[in-house]
Amino acid sequence: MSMLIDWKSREIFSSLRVPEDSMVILRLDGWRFSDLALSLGLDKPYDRRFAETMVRATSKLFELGMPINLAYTFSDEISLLLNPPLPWRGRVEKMNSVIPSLVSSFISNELRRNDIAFDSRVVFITGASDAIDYLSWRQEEAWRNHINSYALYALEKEGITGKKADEMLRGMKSHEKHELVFKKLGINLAETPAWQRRGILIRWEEFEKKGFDPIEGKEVIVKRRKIVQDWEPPIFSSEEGRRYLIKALGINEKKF
Ligand SMILES: Nc1nc2c(ncn2[C@@H]2O[C@H](COP(=O)(O)OP(=O)(O)O)[C@@H](O)[C@H]2O)c(=O)[nH]1
Ligand SMILES: [Mg+2]
Repeated sequence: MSMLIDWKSREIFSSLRVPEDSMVILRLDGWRFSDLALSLGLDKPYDRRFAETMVRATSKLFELGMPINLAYTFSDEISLLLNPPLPWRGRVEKMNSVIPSLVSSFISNELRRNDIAFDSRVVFITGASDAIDYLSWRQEEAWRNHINSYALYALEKEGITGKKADEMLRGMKSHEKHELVFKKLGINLAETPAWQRRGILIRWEEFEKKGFDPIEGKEVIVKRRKIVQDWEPPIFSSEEGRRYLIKALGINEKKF
């Protein structure tokens, strides 16, 4: 009998929480998705149907009632902006396990694979301005990823792969990668589909709907919200991008 220890007290991380009245970002990243992309034979460097799967998995979290204000995805990562009051009263272990499990489960089902996993981390933010800054940072990463993915693909067409290709890329400046892609693939990296360059944003949108008030016995306009996918978001660090994000964030403004 091993009842000498109070085992509950050994769950030493269970009390780790973010104050539940704060906003928080959760970033999920696919586990070994380079291998997965290969074995699934995903289109290179970008697979539209895979991106759609990522977007559907993200939308599912909104539909399940997670308090998500907006989400941003590119490649195999998803950032979720969670609103207060945080689920599980902000418990880090819960947020970092249940949410990536839901995404994994959904994608696993869609791709008919049983080896899908996502890691998850909490990013602490102090308000809407941090959220905009964070999203700009991820969008810059999406842009770098876009240049590198196309450049790798161009090298692969030349028969250069693996470590050798990585090494060559590391030694190249951004404009050299652009030139390589243009020369080898005939693609201008400023003219690829916007979602590949800027990522995809999933958010709420308010709309007005005619309803009927049975007590007053008349038609009324009611506000509803729906989930929308933005495959052509603006550049978040631009003035237009800032305005766009502030508006998207504002739908749940009362909660900040
Ligand atoms: N072919 C293809 N691969 C993709 C696509 N989206 C993501 N990937 C792969 O997923 C990887 C994600 O990067 P990272 O998280 O660093 O790699 P991981 O550690 O293997 O998950 C990329 O390097 C690509 O290999 C896509 O649309 N098409
Ligand atoms: Mg990954």
